[in-house]
Amino acid sequence: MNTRFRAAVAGVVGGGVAFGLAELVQGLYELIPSIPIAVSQRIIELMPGGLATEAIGTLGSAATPILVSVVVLSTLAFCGFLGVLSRSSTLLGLGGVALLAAVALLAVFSEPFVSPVFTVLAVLGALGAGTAVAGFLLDASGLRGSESPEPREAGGSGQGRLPEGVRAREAYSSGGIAVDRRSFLLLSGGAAVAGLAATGAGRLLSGSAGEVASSGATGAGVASGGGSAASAVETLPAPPPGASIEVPGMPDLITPSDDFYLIDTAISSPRINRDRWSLNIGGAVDNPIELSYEDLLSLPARESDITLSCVSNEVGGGLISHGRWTGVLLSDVLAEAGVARDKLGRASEQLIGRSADGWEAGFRTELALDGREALVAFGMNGDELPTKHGYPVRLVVPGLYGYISATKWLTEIELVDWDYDVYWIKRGWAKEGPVQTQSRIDTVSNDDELSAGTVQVGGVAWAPTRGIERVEVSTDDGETWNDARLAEQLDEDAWRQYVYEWDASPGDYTIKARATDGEGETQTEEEAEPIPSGATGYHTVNVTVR
Ligand SMILES: Nc1nc2c(c(=O)[nH]1)N[C@H]1C(S)=C(S)[C@@H](COP(=O)(O)O)O[C@H]1N2
Ligand SMILES: [Mo]
Repeated sequence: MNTRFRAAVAGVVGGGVAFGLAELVQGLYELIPSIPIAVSQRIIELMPGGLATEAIGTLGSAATPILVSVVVLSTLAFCGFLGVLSRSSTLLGLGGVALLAAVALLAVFSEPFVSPVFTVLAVLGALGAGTAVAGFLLDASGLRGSESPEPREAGGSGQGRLPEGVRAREAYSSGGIAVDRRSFLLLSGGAAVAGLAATGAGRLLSGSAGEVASSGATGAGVASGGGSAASAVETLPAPPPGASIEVPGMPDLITPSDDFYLIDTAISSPRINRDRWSLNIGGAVDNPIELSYEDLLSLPARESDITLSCVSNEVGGGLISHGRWTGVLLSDVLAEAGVARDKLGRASEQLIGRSADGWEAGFRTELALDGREALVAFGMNGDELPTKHGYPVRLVVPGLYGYISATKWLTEIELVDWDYDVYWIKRGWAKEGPVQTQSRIDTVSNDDELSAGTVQVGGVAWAPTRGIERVEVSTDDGETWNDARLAEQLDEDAWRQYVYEWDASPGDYTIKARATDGEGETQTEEEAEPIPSGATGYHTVNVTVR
């Protein structure tokens, strides 16, 4: 092992110890953010919009762990470099550590719910400990920088920390490799294992803290009210059997919460204690107010069927799900702040929803007051909101894509003018985001080999707020169209299932579907990318019948 390699190992191990300690304390206390997650978060925020959604949309849940890993590994590599650097200059090495501290502090202070004092202590303490470990390993190898203001004395205070097996004389002789290879490996291996163990413990702790944050509900679920001040919730009856078509491959009419698509820029969902949560309503309103969770629950609540979809959903894609949301009408919440439709003006044209993690979305305030069932939601599918879907409170607005409307972890509503541009708008997505009428083929897929006879071609179609009036299926690439059988419409805001019974004979086929909304408008055939206004075109599937 040459000296440069040892120095790099010392740096990497020091970095690992720092990471481990930082992760451990963030797991112990919810108001100290995770450094690698905060740094990754800032990277996502600085990415151009298309790239960020693409990454989140296509790699799905894999994208964020990959990013966090890249952040951790490149930081460790940098620490290795600092180790090598400190052979010639301790000062430069320490300068590098100061740089790391600055980046870490900048990143964590943009996180929601930060305790400043504890966070600074955690960051500096972890980096200090990591630096000490690296310094110790460098010393033990006699590799300390020559510029070091006070060269360590042989047999100094560090001696007591050496394990039995390490001979102090050897360890602190100056110049060249002193500790034998085995001892060095033992020392650094031990420190690395400690760092890893601390990281694991921290991850485990923060995971379980997340559970605690979202398990406050009474076992009876939200429908019975999560708090004592709750008024009764108008619940929905079970969906009629006619609203579902039983064909293999058909998605559930109501998407189970665990399967509900997930899109956000949060690497780890904000952990919010609902007793500490409040909703501020301000900006161009007559009566700015702050509502507690109890206040919200004291307003009349309802259950509502709303299909939610993401603007980055490709034609035929899976970024759409249907939920049964429990919440208070957004218009009722706005009324508490003195907002009414006839009082809207230029200054209050746009409604901004802001989240605990600083994300924001905005849409025309009018659309919250035009009679649609826009909800300040605190429940999903009969239970409270899952952490990743916005616990404790989020917005759900029928007919609008999520990126302009569906703020999760909602903490603030502000009425502003139309010129104000939020997160995704600055990144090139359309300012108005009504959901495009669309249909998807679910029961057969590309390259399927089917046997001749009856083939059930089915799926879902949606045009939230307008409803679906007709779905047609073509098996000859759009030359001729056949009416599909429609399931009962659960709600105008919900997707609707359809099936076409196709009498298939052997051959190659190109199948397409198209939907017509409740206003008689058929979805456009024109193919468009998701950016800026949502994908359009007919979902097309190629199959072979044998
Ligand atoms: N705080 C916050 N809310 C957010 C987002 C986000 O990144 N942060 N993403 C939005 C987008 S783009 C969509 S499509 C929906 C998705 O909601 P879901 O993850 O519950 O399906 O949430 C919206 N709400
Ligand atoms: Mo989205």
